[in-house]
Amino acid sequence: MTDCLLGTLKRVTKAGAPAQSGFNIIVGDQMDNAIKSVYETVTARDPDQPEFHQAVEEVLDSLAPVISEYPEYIDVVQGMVEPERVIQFRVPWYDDEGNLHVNRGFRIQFNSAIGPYKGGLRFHPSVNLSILKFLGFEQVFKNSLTGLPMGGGKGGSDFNPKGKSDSEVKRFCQSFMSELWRHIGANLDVPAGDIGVGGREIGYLFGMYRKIANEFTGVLTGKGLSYGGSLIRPEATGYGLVYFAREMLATKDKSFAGATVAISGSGNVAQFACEKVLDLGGKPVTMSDSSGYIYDTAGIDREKLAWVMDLKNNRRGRMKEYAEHFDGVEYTESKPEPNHNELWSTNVDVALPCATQNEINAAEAQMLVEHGAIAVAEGANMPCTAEAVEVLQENGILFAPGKASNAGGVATSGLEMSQNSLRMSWTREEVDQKLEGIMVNIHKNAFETAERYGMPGNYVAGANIAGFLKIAESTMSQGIL
Ligand code: NDP
Ligand code: 2IT
Repeated sequence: MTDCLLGTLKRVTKAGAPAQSGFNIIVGDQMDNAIKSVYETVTARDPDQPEFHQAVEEVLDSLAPVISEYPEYIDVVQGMVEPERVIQFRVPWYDDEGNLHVNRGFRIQFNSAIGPYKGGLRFHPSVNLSILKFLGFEQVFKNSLTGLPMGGGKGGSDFNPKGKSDSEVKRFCQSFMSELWRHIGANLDVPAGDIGVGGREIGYLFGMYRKIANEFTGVLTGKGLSYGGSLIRPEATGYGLVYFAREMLATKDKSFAGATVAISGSGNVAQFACEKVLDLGGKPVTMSDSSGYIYDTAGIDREKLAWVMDLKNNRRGRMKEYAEHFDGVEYTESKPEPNHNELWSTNVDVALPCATQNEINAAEAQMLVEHGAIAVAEGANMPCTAEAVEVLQENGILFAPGKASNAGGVATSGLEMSQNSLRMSWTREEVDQKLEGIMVNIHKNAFETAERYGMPGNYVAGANIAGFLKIAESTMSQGIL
């Protein structure tokens, strides 16, 4: 048990509910102990899963007032921290020189209380059960927040697509799907992309599924437009992030117009976050990859962004080349410490971390505070450590947790599923309008829920509680299974 979880319980017990919230907080020792015991069971069962512990702790930290209101929901919490099913399998494949490689494949089917399992596949050497369980757990709440009928799941492999030829990636994807196919289905579990899995990989995966299963269904999302994909799905996470951040800024009468913006990453989420920031009149000044970051004081304009998209999506190059290609750009290599660099020490109004988990620690959050940031919205999943979030919130910085602010990707995957079921496709404008509506709703829901539970402005608590309530109601109605 860490100080953070205990801290909130104490705060809730001490402060109680504000008079206007209309319910009584009855957190006592018994309730504290019940929540703590859930956390202790999780850490004792899987002591080697720190990222999963981090994600669980953050949610439990928010739930005390809900459990006080509905004590019976503690049973739901106890069940929710254990995935419904964990699948692990062998993925053998041959490289171009004829050497055999054996990777690990996974699918975590976390929770199907409100719909089929839904969530991305990540191909990255760091993938393990801890990372995928944290991502699957987050996905359950995120999908609930979208308002669409999707349960939560996540999967992937420790395969590293970097430096592999197209044929190697294809052989890997085919081998991966030759096992995964029996565990997924349009009404059962619908994977999509995540780090290292984009349009190319989804194409190879879908082709193999179609061949083995002998059916053409919407079993994956993020598909190409020619075979059942949705317009705006590639843009959706980045666009949705900026729609959410726009709503959050508006609560303080601020906007993206004229705002300087730090973005990390240069993949799918980062690219389209950058595009939408430009649409709203902001000035993005940084982007990164795992080797380092660029700082372009003149701003990353549309022409430069198109160059980055070509670099990353077609030529599969490194951000260092940006600094070599454009004048007046600083390039700084990453710190030896994984995931970290000095990117967060630039003078910006808004920070959008869009690379990976735990890329902003407490010291980096402090740098953002000192450099005048007014808002941080997570495009990646859990890019801020618990301590970083505390620093941001204590300093009055608007903070949006990924499960709310990056939900646009999966929401548009949900729209892709609907179009596949209807056997039709909506226009770009129709999908973008629905995406924007969903993001505005998620913001409103998280904002109002935080207020109702006596934590105004705390989007972490608001998102966790709002996401949880829907799952809890469904789980109770169906009998706890
Ligand atoms: P991509 O693979 O397209 O891009 C990932 C980017 O992050 C690359 O620039 C990559 O650099 C960088 N990166 C990855 N791992 C690390 C690391 N360990 N340290 C430093 N940089 C790293 O992935 P996405 O853009 O799709 O995903 C980015 C984040 O957004 C992830 O957290 C993902 O879970 C989350 N997300 C994605 C959604 C989607 O729809 N795609 C939806 C919601 C959230 P390099 O090339 O050097 O590895
Ligand atoms: O983290 C995420 O929400 C994703 N990678 C997208 C999942 C999806 O099913 O579209």
